[in-house]
Amino acid sequence: MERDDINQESKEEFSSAVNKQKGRVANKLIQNTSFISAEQKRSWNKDGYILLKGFCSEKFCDDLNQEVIEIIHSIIKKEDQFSHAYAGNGHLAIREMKPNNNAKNIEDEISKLFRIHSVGLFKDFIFRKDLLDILEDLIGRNIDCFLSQFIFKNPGAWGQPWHQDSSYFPFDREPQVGVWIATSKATIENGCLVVLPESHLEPLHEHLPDDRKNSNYGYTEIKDHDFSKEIPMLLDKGDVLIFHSFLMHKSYDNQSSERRTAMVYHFAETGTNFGEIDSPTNEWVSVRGKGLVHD
Ligand SMILES: O=C(O)CCC(=O)C(=O)O
Repeated sequence: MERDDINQESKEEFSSAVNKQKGRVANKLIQNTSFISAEQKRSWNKDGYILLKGFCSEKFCDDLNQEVIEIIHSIIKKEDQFSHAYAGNGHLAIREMKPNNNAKNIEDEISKLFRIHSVGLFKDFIFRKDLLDILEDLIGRNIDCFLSQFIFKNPGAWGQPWHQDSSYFPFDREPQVGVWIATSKATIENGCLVVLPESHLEPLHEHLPDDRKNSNYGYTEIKDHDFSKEIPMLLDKGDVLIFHSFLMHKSYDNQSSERRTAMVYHFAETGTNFGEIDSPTNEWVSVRGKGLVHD
């Protein structure tokens, strides 16, 4: 498939599927908590996120950054034909639509690697007790991890436009919870995440196709909202942002010469119904509670 084959028409088809769920609401505030602090509860209910400074060590982040490159090299070989997506060993790698003229290795051209929460350090993280305690207060006692993606955000890559993650999750309940680990420092220049506090109390908005030339397939954009109160999340390596799946967020373009990296997971209540056809990027793994064989 050539770059231009993923055209406006297929982007519009994707965003029309997303918009079937427009208007859904998830403004359920959490009440009874056992593990999180009063300040974390306030931040979740009022702003839609909780920031955990230094939750992961720098060494852990370096090891994740290394492990992800090993996975990429194991599924994409030099002799492979050009493709926008590569699947192997249960993982799915997506190439940036925007060409990187300075690319030396395949990882310099990859935007995301999906489905990695069943292996190695990526798996270890989702069973961390201190993480699951927080998630239990937000989701309940029975928790699945259903989505994982490592985001490369190489120099020159576009940021992802304003969106609500729930637009990608046509499920029977909400919210889902995103866990975004800064595996490199995240700055304004290198494309940090940007959030709109309190927007998790909004219904699901219309998501239109991202119109920028060479924007990545699957990028959609909310245009019918005031984003003037946006807050850039300037994070150090190892900081973790936990956020509500209705929270509006985006990321800036990477205008620096360094790669900005992040590991992102999504968690949901065990038993969440995803309808007849699940997304090929999803893989439901029980991490706490009744779904676990070895709890
Ligand atoms: O890390 C980024 O650049 C964007 C991530 C994002 O928007 C998401 O995880 O939903």
